[in-house]
Amino acid sequence: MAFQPVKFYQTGTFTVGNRLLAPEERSVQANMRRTNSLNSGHRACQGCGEALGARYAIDAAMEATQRRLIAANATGCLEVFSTPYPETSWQIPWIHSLFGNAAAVATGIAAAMRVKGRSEVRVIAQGGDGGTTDIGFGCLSGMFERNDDVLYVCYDNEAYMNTGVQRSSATPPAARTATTMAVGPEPGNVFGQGKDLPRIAIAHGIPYVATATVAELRDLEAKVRRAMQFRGARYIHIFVPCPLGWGHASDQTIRISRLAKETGLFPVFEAVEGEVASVSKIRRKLPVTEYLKPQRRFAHLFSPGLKTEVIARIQAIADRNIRRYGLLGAEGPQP
Ligand SMILES: Cc1ncc(C[n+]2csc(CCOP(=O)(O)OP(=O)(O)O)c2C)c(N)n1
Ligand code: SF4
Repeated sequence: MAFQPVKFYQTGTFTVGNRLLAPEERSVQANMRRTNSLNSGHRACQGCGEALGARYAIDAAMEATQRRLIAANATGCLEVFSTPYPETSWQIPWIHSLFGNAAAVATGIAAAMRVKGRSEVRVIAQGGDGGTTDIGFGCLSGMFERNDDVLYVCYDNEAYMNTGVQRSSATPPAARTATTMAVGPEPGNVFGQGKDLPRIAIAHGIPYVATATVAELRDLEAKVRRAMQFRGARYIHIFVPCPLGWGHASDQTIRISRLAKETGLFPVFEAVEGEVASVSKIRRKLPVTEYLKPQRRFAHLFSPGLKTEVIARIQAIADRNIRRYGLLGAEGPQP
């Protein structure tokens, strides 16, 4: 009988393939002694990418620090669905900050730990894209510039979800929100505005910057672990679909994350000391329509009538990312 190797694709769970990997290659979530930092019982919507990303990120950070971790959390969905006072789903020392000052609060905690001679206790700040790219941006930039010993994690769901889907400076062009144009020749968010925060973080020259999606959770864990090997300011930007705000089915969160990467709209990479150090290549380049169609926030691009010009502009953004980061083929990044 011909020999045929059996492929185990599922290497991220405890049930099948993970047990086939060497222990050091297994995912944190596959370990029965994981911390469950964000425990069950919270009130996130079904299919919430932010809840998934936070669980993986914080459990990975807990493992990397031997459970010596404190988190400061900006106001936003992550804070509100996890901690309706007096209850909480957090199983770690966790501090609620204001909407705009999570980076500053985390900096203060790190300084206090240093003064107490407890530098082994590490600090994370976390928030949504509104708390990060808009109101908290000054505190974050200061944290980067001082190179404070904090890992900042941004969960990017591309709008202010907690307060009802308002536009943020991370909302993509043409996306409809509660505060973008509902009617007219070009409804949705305008082109040419917004902030590319991973690139802004790189421009600060901090030790470590990475992007990740909830479609590749092992990659996300690996980046959190890597971030914890550095001292100084670090930044991880995680793409987290929001079924409620984006108008997609709750079982499509992972697929939409994967499409964001495979179209080139969300480049996945790492940067060290201001230089792009590695990129996750696109396996099969897909047109942006594959990503846009399942989301109601882009429905006006397809009905009534196909908005070919707008779609072409979005495709051009994806193509620029592909060129800029060398996401296809053998060539390296060209930031
Ligand atoms: C100074 C201030 N302005 C406004 C608010 C109200 N507020 C709380 S959370 C939030 C939006 C959070 O959006 P984002 O940071 O993107 O996180 P998400 O809910 O999307 O995860 C707003 C406007 C506030 N708490 N403080
Ligand atoms: S509104 Fe969006 S980000 Fe907030 S809990 Fe629901 S799915 Fe998650």
